[in-house]
Amino acid sequence: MSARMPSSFAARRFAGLAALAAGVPVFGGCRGALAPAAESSDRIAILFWIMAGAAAAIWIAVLLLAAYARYRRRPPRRRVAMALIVIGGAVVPVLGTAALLVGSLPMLPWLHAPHEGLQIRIEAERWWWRVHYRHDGRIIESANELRLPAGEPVTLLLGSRDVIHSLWIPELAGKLDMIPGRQTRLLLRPARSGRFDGLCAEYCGSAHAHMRFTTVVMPRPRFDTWLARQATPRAPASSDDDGARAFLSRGCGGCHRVRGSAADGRIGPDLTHLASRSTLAAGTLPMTRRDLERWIARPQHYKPGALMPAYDMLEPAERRAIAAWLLEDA
Ligand code: HEC
Ligand SMILES: [Cu+2]
Repeated sequence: MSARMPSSFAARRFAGLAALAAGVPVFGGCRGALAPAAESSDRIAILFWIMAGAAAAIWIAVLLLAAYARYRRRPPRRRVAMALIVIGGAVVPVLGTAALLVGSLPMLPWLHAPHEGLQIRIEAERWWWRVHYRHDGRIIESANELRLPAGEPVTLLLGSRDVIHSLWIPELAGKLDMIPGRQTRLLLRPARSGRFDGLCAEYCGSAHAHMRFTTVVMPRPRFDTWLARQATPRAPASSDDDGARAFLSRGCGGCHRVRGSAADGRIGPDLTHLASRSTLAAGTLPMTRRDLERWIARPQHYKPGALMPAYDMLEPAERRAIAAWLLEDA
């Protein structure tokens, strides 16, 4: 009994590893990419299925050939063997890959043609996303959430302020690098409304895994209403608002901007209408008052490496007042 244990254990482990190897790419990373919700990701998904189909056909053919070689009694004649090698080893791969190349090339012009329509600029920073919309000739800044109108072509102008990042919204488009000093363009046309997860797909340092964002695709009229609201400054705080006062006196305003207040920092995310976003710190915490208080006290505890100083020396009541003030304006 005990002598057999290791082999069955090894077999089980092997089965587990094999299941992992087969399952992870299909059900993990690609789940979003294979449920496309935009024209560009549609094409990528189709290409994936064609490639996967071709690979499966080749795999089965090779297995059949291997089985045939194993069980046939006499060795094949030289000329037959030679023909097999030339056809199977050269002609079929060359024709197959050429066909796949010819089939995929027509997708490139669509992905790279200039689109008119909405342009949104996204700057990646360690480890969050600065988002710029245009509204009435002005730039409206937001962060960590992207909103798009459904059914319209959009150009995302991508850049980075520090290291190379990569923007990936699996359900909407392929990934694209964000390179310091350069602008890359990602074209997409979301087909339907919904929420789609996005993430940084290029290792960029300690908080890379916490560099996520949400894309909200909504009907055009609702998008317009949302953008017009984002463009407004927040209502001025009355002079006796503890939260507003603490936000300024504790130096938050040196890094953060809240339009409509004296806070005009540009180092961290713009916090105007913070409550309209669904998460805090690029997908790290949900947007609730409790979580905001926790974030202010110990950012590195929730997001190791985050480039915001901890404010655990403040009285809890002061953090609560700041959080309440930030969230009262959606
Ligand atoms: C030295 C600059 C700096 C100071 C000072 C600072 N922050 Fe930050 N803050 C940042 C940076 C950088 C981030 C982005 C962190 C990340 O997500 O990786 C951030 C993120 C945030 C977020 C999350 C924003 C979002 O879009 O999800 C909130 C809220 C916030 N800070 C509030 C505050 C408050 C309140 C104070 C004062 C008590 C403060 N910050 C002081 C730099 C600063
Ligand atoms: Cu990154």
